[in-house]
Amino acid sequence: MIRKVPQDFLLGAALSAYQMEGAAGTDGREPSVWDAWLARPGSGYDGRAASDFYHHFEEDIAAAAAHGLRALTLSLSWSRILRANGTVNPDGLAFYDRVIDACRAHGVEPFVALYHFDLPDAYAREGWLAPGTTEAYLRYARVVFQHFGDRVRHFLTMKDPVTEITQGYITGLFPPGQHFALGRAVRALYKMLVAHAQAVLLYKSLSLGGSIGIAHRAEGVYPLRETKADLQAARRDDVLTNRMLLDIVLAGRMSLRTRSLIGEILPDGESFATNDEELEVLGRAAAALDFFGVNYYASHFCTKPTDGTSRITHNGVGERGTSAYEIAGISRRLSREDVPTTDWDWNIFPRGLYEMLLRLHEEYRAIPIYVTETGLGLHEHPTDSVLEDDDRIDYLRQHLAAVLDAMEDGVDVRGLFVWSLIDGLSWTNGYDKRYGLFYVDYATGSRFPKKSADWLRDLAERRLMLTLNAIHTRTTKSASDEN
Ligand code: BGP
Repeated sequence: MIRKVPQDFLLGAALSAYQMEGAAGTDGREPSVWDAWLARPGSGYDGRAASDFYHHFEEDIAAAAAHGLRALTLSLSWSRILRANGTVNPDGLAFYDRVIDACRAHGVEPFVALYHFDLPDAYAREGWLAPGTTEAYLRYARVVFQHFGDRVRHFLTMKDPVTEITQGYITGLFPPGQHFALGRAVRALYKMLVAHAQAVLLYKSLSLGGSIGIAHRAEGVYPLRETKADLQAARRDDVLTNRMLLDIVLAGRMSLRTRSLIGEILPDGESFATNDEELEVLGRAAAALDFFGVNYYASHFCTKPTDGTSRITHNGVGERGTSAYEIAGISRRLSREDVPTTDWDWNIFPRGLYEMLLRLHEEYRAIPIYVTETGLGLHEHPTDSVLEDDDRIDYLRQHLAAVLDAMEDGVDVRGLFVWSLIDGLSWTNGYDKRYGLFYVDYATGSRFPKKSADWLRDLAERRLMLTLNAIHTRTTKSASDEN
């Protein structure tokens, strides 16, 4: 079947500061929590040089434009812009001025995220729970809005807070490296979402005329089998994976059901407090939000945990079948035999994206949606500057088809950004898991387009793509169907 991508549907790609910029000690940038985290003995890689976007941004943005991409999502580095002593680093602002000017010169719309996992180093021990994070974030947000607000029409307050929180407080794979601290995870996520809401209201109070959103990694959460126990596991997994954030960000309040599910996953004796002032801010910010970003890579199939022990085995090297994920009292995630997986054990399940888009549409207020990240990580070894990444093309085609299906069914999706424009650092996997449309040779800094970049250029020009199958046959119940 031939599908048509609407002419006004934005095709773009995504980048993040820490994963691509490098230049970690240049022009007054101060350390972020990731610098110390990846400097621990045995980590095996770090972000000091990354893809050196800092010195290659002109070339990378020009290449994106030449391949038909009309938009880029990029994050700014807080520690390049605001120093620990509270003063502004003009060289940090000047770098992003050059990046944004290059986007504009090439007709590429910048979607600027204030924040993507890289807290300043002062918060290394406690992460977002450290005192003063929200105040510092809002100071930083004000600097960014006031400086770039005349040229940037789309801001994101933050990207992917749920991943940051689950990896930081549950799996221990991100700083601050805590394990199975469910109560802290819930409180830290809530704190981040209140900060997000305050940033939305701050932006609106400045009347800059652009729009503001947030990106959430919206992974589908399904029961592995249609049993009561698996449905319960999926519901409990979903409340932290999606439901708490969606309620707060899109509805401005947590439903009673959401609160009761949070109660089910909190450890005995731990509670979760909110106050009226915060709730008022959340409500106003949800009503003022201009768009919602969906990052989608995979979904999860949940079953009942085996016993009272939590276990995480991280497959950080791409050896298929080596991962385990089980949180006592919540869920055990398993793969499904009929669903293919990547070398890193991420299932490839475009229907999860379709169903997530429908869930947002059916359960929350209508708001424009962008798929702010989707893509496939691969081991890649080019020969003579040629890389035939057909698996990535297939992945992108299937996920774009899922988006088009959702649009046909009434969901207002405005665009899709491929993760990522260029290869970069994968937070917990290093440099061997590549996502780029453009290959980066880390030894020389040179880049070249992969076959997927050429495929995307043809798609952008002709707006036609071949889809293999209709995605949206519903055969599986998701956690949200149950409520
Ligand atoms: C998202 C992050 C991205 C990117 C992506 C791929 O959650 O927002 O920054 O890293 O995941 O993940 P990974 O690099 O772990 O494969």
